Amino acid sequence: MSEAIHQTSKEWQPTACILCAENCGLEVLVEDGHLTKIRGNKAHPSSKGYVCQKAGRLDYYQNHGQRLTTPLRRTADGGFEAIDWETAFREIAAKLVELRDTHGGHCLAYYGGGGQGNHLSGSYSGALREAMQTRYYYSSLAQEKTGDFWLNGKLYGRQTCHPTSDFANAEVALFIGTNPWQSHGLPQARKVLRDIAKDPDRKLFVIDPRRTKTAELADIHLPVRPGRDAFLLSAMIGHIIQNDLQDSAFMEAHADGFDSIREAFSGIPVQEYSEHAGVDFEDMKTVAETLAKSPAASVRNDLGIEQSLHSTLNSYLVKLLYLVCGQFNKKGANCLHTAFMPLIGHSGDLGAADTLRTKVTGMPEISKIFPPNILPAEIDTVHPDRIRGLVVDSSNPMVTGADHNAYVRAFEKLECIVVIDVAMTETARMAHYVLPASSQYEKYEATFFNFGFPANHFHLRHPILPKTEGTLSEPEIYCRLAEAMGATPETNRTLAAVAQVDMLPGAEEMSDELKRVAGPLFLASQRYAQLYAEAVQRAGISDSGEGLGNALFRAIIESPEGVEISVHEYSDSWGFMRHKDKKVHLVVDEMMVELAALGEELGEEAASTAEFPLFLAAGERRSYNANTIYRDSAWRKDDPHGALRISPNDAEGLGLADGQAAMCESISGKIEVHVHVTDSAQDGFVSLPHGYGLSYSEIPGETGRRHGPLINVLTAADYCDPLAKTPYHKTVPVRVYALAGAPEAEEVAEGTLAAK
Ligand SMILES: Nc1nc2c(c(=O)[nH]1)N[C@H]1C(S)=C(S)[C@@H](COP(=O)(O)OP(=O)(O)OC[C@H]3O[C@@H](n4cnc5c(=O)[nH]c(N)nc54)[C@H](O)[C@@H]3O)O[C@H]1N2
Ligand SMILES: Nc1nc2c(c(=O)[nH]1)N[C@H]1C(S)=C(S)[C@@H](COP(=O)(O)OP(=O)(O)OC[C@H]3O[C@@H](n4cnc5c(=O)[nH]c(N)nc54)[C@H](O)[C@@H]3O)O[C@H]1N2
Ligand code: SF4
Ligand SMILES: [Mo]
Repeated sequence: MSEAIHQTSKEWQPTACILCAENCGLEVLVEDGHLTKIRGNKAHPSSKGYVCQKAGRLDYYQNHGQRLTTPLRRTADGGFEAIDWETAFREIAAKLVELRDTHGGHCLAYYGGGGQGNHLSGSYSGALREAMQTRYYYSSLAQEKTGDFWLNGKLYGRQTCHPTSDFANAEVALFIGTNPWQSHGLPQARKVLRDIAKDPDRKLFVIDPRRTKTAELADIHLPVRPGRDAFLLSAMIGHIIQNDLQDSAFMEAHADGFDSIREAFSGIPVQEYSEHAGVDFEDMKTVAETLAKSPAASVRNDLGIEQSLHSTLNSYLVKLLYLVCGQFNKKGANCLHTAFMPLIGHSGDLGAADTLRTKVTGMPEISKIFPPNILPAEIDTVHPDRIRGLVVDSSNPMVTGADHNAYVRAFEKLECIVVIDVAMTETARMAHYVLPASSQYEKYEATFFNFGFPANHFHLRHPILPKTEGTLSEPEIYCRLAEAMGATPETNRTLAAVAQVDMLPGAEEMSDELKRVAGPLFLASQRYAQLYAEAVQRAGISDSGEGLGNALFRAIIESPEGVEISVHEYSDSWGFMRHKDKKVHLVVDEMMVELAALGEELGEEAASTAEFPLFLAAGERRSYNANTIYRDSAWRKDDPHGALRISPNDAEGLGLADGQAAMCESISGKIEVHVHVTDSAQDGFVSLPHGYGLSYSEIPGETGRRHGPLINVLTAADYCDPLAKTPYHKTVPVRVYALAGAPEAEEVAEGTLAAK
């Protein structure tokens, strides 16, 4: 396992794309430190050679003017000066220890834990979080999926029970509030969608207010009115139950509480709800009935219902929908799966005495993480237990958190912010210390987004380029920072795991760099092999007993293209249920209350008002956005402005023409946008892309110009799900007006960052 990593190599190097949760396997040629040729890797266990158009541009991630190459310290005049690593570790450690010892560990918080391609840092940050004595872990996942995780805990027994979908084998595929043609969310998404669309025996259904590319492929597109999915989904379940179309044998064998569900849904005014949701009644019935009668149907939802009105209730209704149809834990349906490195934990009941809560807003943890929506309020207050120090890793909340200006105000109040990133980001510009990480092509990395079932895989990527001078990998950064705070292997569990590396099988052949990341992988291999021995053996990993864990570990570290780690039987997924009776517990009290209250909204106009008459989906996935991972906007081949999509009727009514500049204004702020008139947009519903609004300059140290809309100027922290605090980004009430003749613009809210 020698490590000859060169700036230039004539060999194709196996690695992965880091732009979305699929992490498709790649092969790359490197020349002079550039990723010059990129293609899909057929040897990758899940992507099998598939890539989308975004991966080919990855050199824009590896090489650009804003890569960080030295630790930085804020200066009195608001600029930055370079410092060496020793100084950085010493000063940061002293500051964190001082805050911890003066106010208690709860005045410190951690934000991040990995973007779309880097999760090893999440494990190693444990060393620092333990030294900080904080359990306040803020994560982007808690602005999308925690409502869903909480429901998994109720229905399946633990918040770590996670169902995946089996579209490759599904006869019916239903996508709700997601556009996998662009966002993926399943392996080889476009291929799978095309396969289903062109097979007359299979059906593709889409629920989305916009006629997306996925919706265009669909047999039936239900163009729901934004924010009204709870009505549509209730109507679908109501129609199924009122016509006795549920899978009664499944209910009898695998579920608890169906009588209460029947009672709750037998009174739903199906036609009225369906019409309120804005969809054709006959189409709604066809979709519901097809789902109920199909031998194999999979359902997938994403941000369109999670970041929309009734977020957690929507997720509950989606689960009930496939459960009453018996589309669970069988071939072609939604199935629980295994996790090699679990992404989240399990937290107790929201109201339980031993559930950790935040000190200022009292938010209980869900799945051991906290929502970005409450963070500014936890900082920007005179409360004695407020957050005073923050470490941010591989996240850019200044751009991606709800209410940008609240974030600016809050971060300005922090006594210590440390940002660990590969690039000078908007968040890094707010920091007291910025620590430069080696890129994901310069170090060992992995993601924990392995949701495959029945086959699952893991991909430990090897470095394909030498480290950029001045950078370190996160495992090293976290261990050294924890040590500088006085932690030792005797007092710190992560440091203890790292110290044991000499006991790893084959340790003598490993480089120091590999040894550093191997500890957690070794422990995970042992655990996984013990839990799922037969499935691991079925994946071709041969040994038994303790040897199987060692063999799995060796397979992982010796497969730089990724490796299949388990092949299960479909029936095994019942074994992943965590309720003692192995049944789905259908009734979730909090949701039954919200469901019962839904009818009160009937007849109400949408939450948008005369003042803000349109609903904005703030954060659409398009061909050329990828969260905030690419900083240089030159990577984009189209949509340079990140245009506002608006229907022809709305545009005409507002006197807006295609290509025109306009103002988009919400209760929180306003931003300038470019109008794109398209009949794919529903009347009353406009959208802006996610991941724009980054400032970029070719010249290191300069901020440069902002490209495209900084959408989170328009969003608000308290416009969110009451339970999980997931923001309603897809249904932001706004008004849009032509710039010429516009009301006199006051201070344009997005000016704040430029002043930095
Ligand atoms: N190209 C690209 N792909 C990505 C990303 C990226 O930045 N760029 N980001 C990745 C990440 S982090 C995530 S979480 C996923 C998200 O993936 P998705 O959730 O699929 O992406 P979005 O485009 O945000 O939202 C999906 C759809 O929700 C619809 N929608 C809006 N409002 C409503 C509503 O009220 N009801 C319903 N039913 N639908 C509604 C929108 O019209 C949109 O088509 O994408 C991942 N993939
Ligand atoms: N209005 C609105 N807001 C949204 C959304 C929306 O749809 N609408 N979507 C939300 C969703 S679903 C998500 S997931 C979030 C995403 O938002 P964030 O969690 O902020 O994540 P990214 O934008 O992916 O930022 C990744 C950061 O990691 C850095 N990075 C890349 N590689 C490395 C590495 O190897 N090491 C380190 N240390 N850093 C690295 C990148 O430079 C970048 O700064 O945005 C959310 N915000
Ligand atoms: S962005 Fe495209 S190529 Fe990259 S991981 Fe996602 S689907 Fe694969
Ligand atoms: Mo996300």
